[in-house]
Amino acid sequence: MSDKRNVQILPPETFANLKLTKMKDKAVGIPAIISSMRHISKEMGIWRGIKLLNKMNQKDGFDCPGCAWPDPDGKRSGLGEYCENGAKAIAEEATKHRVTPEFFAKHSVEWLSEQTDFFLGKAGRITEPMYLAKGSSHYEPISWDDAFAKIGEKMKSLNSPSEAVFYTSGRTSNEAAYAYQLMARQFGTNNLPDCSNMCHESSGAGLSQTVGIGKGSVTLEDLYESELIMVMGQNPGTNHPRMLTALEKCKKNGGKIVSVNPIPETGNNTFVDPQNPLAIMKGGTKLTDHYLQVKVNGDVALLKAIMILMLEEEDKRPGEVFDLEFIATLTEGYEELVADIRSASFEAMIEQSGLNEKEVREVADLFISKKKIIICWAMGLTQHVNGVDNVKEVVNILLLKGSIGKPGAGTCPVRGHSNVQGDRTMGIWEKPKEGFLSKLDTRFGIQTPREHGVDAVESIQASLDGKVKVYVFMGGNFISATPDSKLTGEAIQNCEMTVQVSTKLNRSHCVTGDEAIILPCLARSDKDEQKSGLQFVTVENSMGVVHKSQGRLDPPSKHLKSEPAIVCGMAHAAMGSEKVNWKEMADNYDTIRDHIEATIAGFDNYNTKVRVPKGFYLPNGARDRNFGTPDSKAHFSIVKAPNRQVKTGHLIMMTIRTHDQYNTTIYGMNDRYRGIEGERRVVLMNPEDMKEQGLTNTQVVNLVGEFDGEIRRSNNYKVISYSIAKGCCATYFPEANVLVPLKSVAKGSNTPVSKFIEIKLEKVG
Ligand SMILES: Nc1nc2c(c(=O)[nH]1)N[C@H]1C(S)=C(S)[C@@H](COP(=O)(O)OP(=O)(O)OC[C@H]3O[C@@H](n4cnc5c(=O)[nH]c(N)nc54)[C@H](O)[C@@H]3O)O[C@H]1N2
Ligand SMILES: Nc1nc2c(c(=O)[nH]1)N[C@H]1C(S)=C(S)[C@@H](COP(=O)(O)OP(=O)(O)OC[C@H]3O[C@@H](n4cnc5c(=O)[nH]c(N)nc54)[C@H](O)[C@@H]3O)O[C@H]1N2
Ligand code: SF4
Ligand SMILES: [Mo]
Repeated sequence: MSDKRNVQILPPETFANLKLTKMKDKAVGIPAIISSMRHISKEMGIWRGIKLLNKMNQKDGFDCPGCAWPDPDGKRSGLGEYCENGAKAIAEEATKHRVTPEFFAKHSVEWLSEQTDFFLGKAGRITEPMYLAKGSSHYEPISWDDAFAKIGEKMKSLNSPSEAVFYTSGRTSNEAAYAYQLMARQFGTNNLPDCSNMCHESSGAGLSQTVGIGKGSVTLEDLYESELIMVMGQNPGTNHPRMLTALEKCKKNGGKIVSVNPIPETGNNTFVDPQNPLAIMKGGTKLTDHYLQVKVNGDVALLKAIMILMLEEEDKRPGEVFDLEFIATLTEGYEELVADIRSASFEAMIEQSGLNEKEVREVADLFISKKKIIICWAMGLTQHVNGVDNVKEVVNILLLKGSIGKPGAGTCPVRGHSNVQGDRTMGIWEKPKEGFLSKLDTRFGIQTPREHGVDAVESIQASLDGKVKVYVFMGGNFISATPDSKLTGEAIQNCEMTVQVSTKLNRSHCVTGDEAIILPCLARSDKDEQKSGLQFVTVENSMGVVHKSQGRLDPPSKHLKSEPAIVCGMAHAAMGSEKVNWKEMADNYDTIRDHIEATIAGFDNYNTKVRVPKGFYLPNGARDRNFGTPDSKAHFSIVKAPNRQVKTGHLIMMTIRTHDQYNTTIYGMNDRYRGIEGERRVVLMNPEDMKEQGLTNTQVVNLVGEFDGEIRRSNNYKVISYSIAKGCCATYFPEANVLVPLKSVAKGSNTPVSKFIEIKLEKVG
């Protein structure tokens, strides 16, 4: 390691300036408008900001770069179709601040690595391609041609294509993603890890094995007309704010809402629609009817307890609780599931869930009486050792009710990054299907590899083992987003070359391979002009709607290229344009869409259909009860309640997002809804646990992780007394990622277990 740069892999462990206020009991409303405008005016100027926001999520505008929540199919609000976090995302992206060659000349990578993620992100948009030579301490400007040539030469020099890895973060457009996977596969590897590996991979695995499609089955309309929506392991008020509008519509139509979460998140509580003056005056709509403060990872136990009560009632009134006709004609494995439910102990399930019997019975009554049920979930279910099982148990309960593939009912994994679902549809996956690969081979006259590639966690291990020489990152912030930060840092530093296609600076530009290249790209809101004229891109939201997105702003620098143009540039340099006409694709994205149409199902007449303003729905078998499993049936699964215990005195820690960040991009230092301001190094604890451990509010502790006999540490956190299930605590991602063991992964999806980390606290001073 001696010739490596002396960069800091971890963010500084120093405190900022903690201020505690009360946890908020209402979400959105006027404070959200004020917060949005503060970010907009600080980053981009108020008028420029408002003008741009008026185009966001409109049919002729651009897609919000925030989350993957869908826009209404019908009329869009003239007052704006965005939320506080959409506004923050755009403020961050369309900022006036710039990271120029002069900035890089002034600051060494070592110095930059000592700064916080907040500082790095706030530095601004990167304006020119930059090159960090082997042994050098500073990035220097490089021309696009030279950058592409260096990457092409490096790729050609490898002993095997599998020495290259191509990561994707989920903001990448369909067109860029398609070109990118094609480049990797023409080159000869399926090494295409993505952020989804760390996110909803467990949903993809659980859903495809049971209902034959790795995506959710509901539409926005279904949420409006559902009788019962259960929100599990998700914090929509912060991470999918416009979901609150859909939940409110459901309530107004008479639906009930249950929230299952170790923390009573504000957004799950009361929603004040900022566009409705009456709602503001009245104080908003109470969304959650039943809040279940489940223990971390107590979800299967809860679902089993509910199913036990449902079965008891079904035994008394056959056919009135379960949808027996649906079960008989369209499912497999019902008898086995019933036997499994009968063998489970109600008391044990209640105990493991951390809940009391009365509250579970109340919720079970809803599952017994309602017929149109939706379950929504996110990282609280997927980022567990049994993440895939969590999803399968969700499917079990929905299948018992026939609540899949009918209006007002179904599965709703709420996706994260704004085009993460589209990227998968485009083939960003390390385990591609044979049918897709053979279509690529026929279309382009190439021979794509059949051997599976590495996912995110496997790629880190492969780099540690010296098997990866080149790592290309299509967006994202791999160093900060992945588990076991120190190991990941070592892994990346083991590479000969790292290439980042980025809009903004982050830790991954500081912790690099021997040589590093930054290729600065246009963002969603930027105008994209190519040889054939103004271009647009397309994206797919959480509910499978593909639509157009066209940026409006003059790009922050004339030296930027679009993501598709960058991919085509790299690919041409590495492989030439004989088989795949990369130049033509970069010049006119219609040609990329023609290739997509020819090789991926559901994209017939793509170029025509996507020009219709609201876009189009992709086929979804589960939605039509046409299950894509080998026997065309939906499958019940036998799932065990995990009952994972930690040592006495230890805590189960979950890593979560604040209200002021987008993954590793830190918008600000506040977590407004939770009443925590000015500080990110905090650990939220149950007051009883604090008492048992002799801790007082704001006391400083170090977090010591224990996994498989290995110890990991993260220093300097302030303890905060909080309403959280006993025995559990919470810290913020990404500061605490150093404590997530690389080997602690979900069975069947290999997703890092970011929500169940065994730790003990060590008092400081
Ligand atoms: N503003 C903003 N929006 C975002 C993001 C962002 O960072 N900022 N990130 C985007 C991305 S990529 C994603 S994937 C999504 C993430 O969206 P979420 O999944 O909502 O994000 P997390 O903060 O990880 O929150 C997980 C929630 O699950 C709860 N939880 C944790 N463990 C358990 C458990 O065992 N059981 C149950 N029932 N609950 C549990 C936590 O208390 C928390 O409320 O949001 C997307 N949208
Ligand atoms: N402990 C813990 N770890 C987690 C999670 C957790 O809950 N807990 N969540 C996981 C999840 S759900 C996810 S999705 C991953 C996220 O992992 P990533 O997707 O890798 O991380 P982000 O922070 O979203 O990436 C931010 C960077 O993307 C770049 N960027 C922004 N916009 C664009 C664009 O338009 N184009 C390009 N090319 N680049 C752009 C900017 O440089 C920015 O710094 O993290 C995972 N890690
Ligand atoms: S809900 Fe998500 S997609 Fe919609 S405006 Fe907010 S951040 Fe953007
Ligand atoms: Mo995510």
